[in-house]
Amino acid sequence: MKKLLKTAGILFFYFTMNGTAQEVGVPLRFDHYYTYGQVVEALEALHAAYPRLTTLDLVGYSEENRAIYAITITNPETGDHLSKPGVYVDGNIHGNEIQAGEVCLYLANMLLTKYGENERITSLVDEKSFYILPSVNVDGRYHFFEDANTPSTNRSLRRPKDDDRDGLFDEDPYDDLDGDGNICEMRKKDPNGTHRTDPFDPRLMIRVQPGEQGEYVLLGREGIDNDGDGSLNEDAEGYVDPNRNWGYSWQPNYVQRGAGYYPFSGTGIKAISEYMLARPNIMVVWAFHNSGGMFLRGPSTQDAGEFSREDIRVYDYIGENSEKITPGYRYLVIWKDLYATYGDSNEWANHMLGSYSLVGELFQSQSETYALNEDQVKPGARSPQQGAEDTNHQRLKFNDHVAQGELYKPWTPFTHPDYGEIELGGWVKMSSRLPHPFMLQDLVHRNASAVIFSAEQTPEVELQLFRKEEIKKGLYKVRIRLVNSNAIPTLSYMALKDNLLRKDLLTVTGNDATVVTGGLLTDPYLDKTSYKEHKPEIQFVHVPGFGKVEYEFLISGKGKIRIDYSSLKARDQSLEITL
Ligand SMILES: [Ca+2]
Ligand SMILES: [Ca+2]
Ligand SMILES: [Ca+2]
Ligand SMILES: [Ca+2]
Ligand SMILES: [Zn+2]
Repeated sequence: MKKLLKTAGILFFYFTMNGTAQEVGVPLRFDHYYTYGQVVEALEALHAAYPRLTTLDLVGYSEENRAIYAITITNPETGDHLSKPGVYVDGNIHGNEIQAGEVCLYLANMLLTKYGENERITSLVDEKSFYILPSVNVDGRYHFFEDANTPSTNRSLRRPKDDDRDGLFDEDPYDDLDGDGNICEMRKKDPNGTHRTDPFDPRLMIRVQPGEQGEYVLLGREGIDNDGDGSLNEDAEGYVDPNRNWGYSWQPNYVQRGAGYYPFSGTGIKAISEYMLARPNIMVVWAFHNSGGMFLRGPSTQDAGEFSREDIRVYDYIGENSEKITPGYRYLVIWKDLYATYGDSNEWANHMLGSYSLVGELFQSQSETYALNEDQVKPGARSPQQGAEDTNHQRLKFNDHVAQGELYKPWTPFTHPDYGEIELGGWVKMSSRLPHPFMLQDLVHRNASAVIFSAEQTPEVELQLFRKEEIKKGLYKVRIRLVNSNAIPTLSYMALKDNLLRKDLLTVTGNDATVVTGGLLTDPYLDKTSYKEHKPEIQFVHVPGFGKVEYEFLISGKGKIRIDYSSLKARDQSLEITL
């Protein structure tokens, strides 16, 4: 390259133009995908543009020693980040699921560029802490862009594994036979083959019916037998699945494929878990993946049992609203509606951090439509091809006429060292699980809006004095109400049940006063209180979502009294009263 630049001025100009077009600046653009290097540049650019509202956190390093960064967004003038409800958002734990990173970058960009302009965004940045980690699997992201791939390869941690137990590690990956940067499909003409071409679109292959003449045999994904063992592509990179390597409900590889040899054997994954544990204020966790258009909640396995009714109510509120924010997406339960996963990040976060966690499966390939709306179809106007106008045909036409052929590689002859004359073709790397960049803006905005919705539901507690009465000389009855007007309680019911974290504290102090007794007011009308026998000046508190709790204190003395509310997940509050 260097040599070219010296000798060919015109080339230099071209690359400069190209480089300028790709340059990362704030506000960030979402008409293209960010390589690993550009993700880092984007975070650095956001931090440089908004140094007061952000910190750039080096979370750790990957297997191949790439830096994993997160950005913290909050207004430090309204309190330290740890003092506010935390919303943690990550993406791209599977290396190929790159648009998850763009959702994270978009969220960060939106929070920062709209701060001071949009009232709701401004109050979120003032009152909450956002921890945004766009690319968990940084090696995977790097290699997804850099190497030839299918839309579904390069998910693993870069930790070599001997998949076929021949003593060699990752010795037979896919091979980009025609050097176009994609791992496509291979097919070979064979009258005894299992498939024939689709009459409506010969690019598509359909399985022959019994008694029908075949036309082609499908030979799998592009590759050769690199190690000459008689199999093709039997040991590609990895596979350690970074989302099966977390230290909660972990199971070995023979139970859970991709688990790795032990929990947190992934260096980056371990660093991220430590980063999260150091932020006990995190109350909402989002992990973005592709694809399918789903918002998933736990439990991840059936044997874990169902969540409590109260926690489900919180998830339902966020999940059902998220469905409406992103039309077509469905809110589902992982083990029941998808499949069981052991050692995933969201259940780890729920059980170790006491968070409410959601997995966002981004993108629906069926949104790549080439069709009339129902109300545009004139009676009798459906073509005889109607039956063939299913998703696959539509997606090919979408490729042809909306994406100008960028998503699908036409079948092309190729001479294969093992198979002889074959054809290569099919969906390319940047297809199928990723929206074409022209649709990216809509995807990142809607999903970032779902995160915003959940952030607005993190607990905010208001302390109210609702009764103060001198019941005897120098003896006061004081009633305090704690109101949470958001959906999320101050601790999850799972965390309460497991005794995972300390409860919120409500403390009463005064120089010239003593708390004689105090406790939870169970019935304000019938004057019923459940008094705490020891240290009544400190109450252990839990404030439900969309709810309130009330406490009564009998205080003897005089002067100023301070009521303090302290919570791991909600902002602290205090109140002063005078007896
Ligand atoms: Ca092997
Ligand atoms: Ca290729
Ligand atoms: Ca082989
Ligand atoms: Ca191979
Ligand atoms: Zn995934």
